[in-house]
Amino acid sequence: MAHALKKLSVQVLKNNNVEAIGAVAARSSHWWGQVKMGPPDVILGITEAFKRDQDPKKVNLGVGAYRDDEGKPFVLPSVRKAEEILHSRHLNHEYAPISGEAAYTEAVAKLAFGDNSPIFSDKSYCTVQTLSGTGALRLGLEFISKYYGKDKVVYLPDPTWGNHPQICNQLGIQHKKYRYFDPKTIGFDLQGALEDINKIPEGSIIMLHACAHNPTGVDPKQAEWKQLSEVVKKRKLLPFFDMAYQGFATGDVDGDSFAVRLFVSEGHQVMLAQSFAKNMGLYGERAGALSFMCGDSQTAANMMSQLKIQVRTMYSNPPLYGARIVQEILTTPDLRQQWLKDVKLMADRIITMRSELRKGLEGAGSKLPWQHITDQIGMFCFTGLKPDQVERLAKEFHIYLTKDGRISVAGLFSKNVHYVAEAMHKVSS
Ligand code: PGU
Repeated sequence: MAHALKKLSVQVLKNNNVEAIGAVAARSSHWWGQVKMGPPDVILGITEAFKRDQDPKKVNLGVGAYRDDEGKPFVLPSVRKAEEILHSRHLNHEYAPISGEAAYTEAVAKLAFGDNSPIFSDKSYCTVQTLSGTGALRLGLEFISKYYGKDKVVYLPDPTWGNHPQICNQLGIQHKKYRYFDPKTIGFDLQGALEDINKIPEGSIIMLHACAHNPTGVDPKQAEWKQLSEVVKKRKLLPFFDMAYQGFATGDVDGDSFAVRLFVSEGHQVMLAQSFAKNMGLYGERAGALSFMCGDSQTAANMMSQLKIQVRTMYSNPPLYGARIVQEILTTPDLRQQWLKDVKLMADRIITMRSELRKGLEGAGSKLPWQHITDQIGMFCFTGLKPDQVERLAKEFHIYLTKDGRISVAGLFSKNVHYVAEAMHKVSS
């Protein structure tokens, strides 16, 4: 007994010593001293600043996350119902297949490309589940860099979602811009886009927002998409669509996939990143997908095998919970009907907030033109506010938005929209 006690105390002493030595070593930063402090994220960093603000009037118009008319996070009724059904099944928690459940990937591809697309009979496409939209973009761009090295350039709309260039930077992929937004008309710069795309070297990649462009809220019209498709084809570019807002532009999920379906029907070998963060409110569940038009079924099978190797070495296989909800909703007719209503409800509330904000600004006596607030579509409004005005909104009014003047209209609700309108008028007059 005494011997055992002695042995134990020697052990404790040894452990303490080990810890003490460890602490000294950690302070010397031998391995990581060269790591510099990085900047906070331009969008998610705003949520951090908002959370630190203690003022009861504070408003978060930074992140694109839908809120109900009480300003609360919204769990869609269709999602609640799907959760109940899944819960009642007492499912297990085994690993998902590397590329996600086949029923999930088929359902999400059909949602994007349309049930009747010939790609489903000739199997000339492949789809893998990804960690939401960001994971799809990352996997897709990595696939490009794996097969084409670093010499391919990705052309991004100017402006675009800040994570597009960041993902390219992380992968060492070059990126350039093509004109998209015209600050003079506060609309889509069709001529500028066509001119720039016409000069893109053949064989490059072009990133396109499928609908509800972030951050401008400005989309090409259907006839303009046709012109874009022609020039993209002429330059032999690879179109990579980012569809993070299907349903948010018009409230109609089929209408919002017009551009994607047009490009597929015109023979483009489209790549597509899909996200269910916004249109199902599954932000934290990370349900998304990456699809490729592969040309034929053999190429599709080859590509799928390589994508699986890529996934396997990154995160092995995707999370189940969000994907199960998406699959349940898309494949159960009455749940799907409910979901389409839910999407419409969110899109309509955003439209109402757009007109309330505009009315509020005009009612406050602003002489500036604000029509673009109601002209733009989707979750965001590109207000035209300058960085110093954005800073004043945060400092003086506790209203947070991105430095480029983008507001997430979904963060407005009946009780704060007039306060925001007054504040916007004060900083812009
Ligand atoms: N693509 C675009 C154009 C987006 O706006 C977003 C989200 C994504 C992809 C990716 O969304 P996932 O959540 O990975 O599916 N943008 C929002 C959310 C915050 C952020 O930056 O991630 C935004 O506020 O811009």
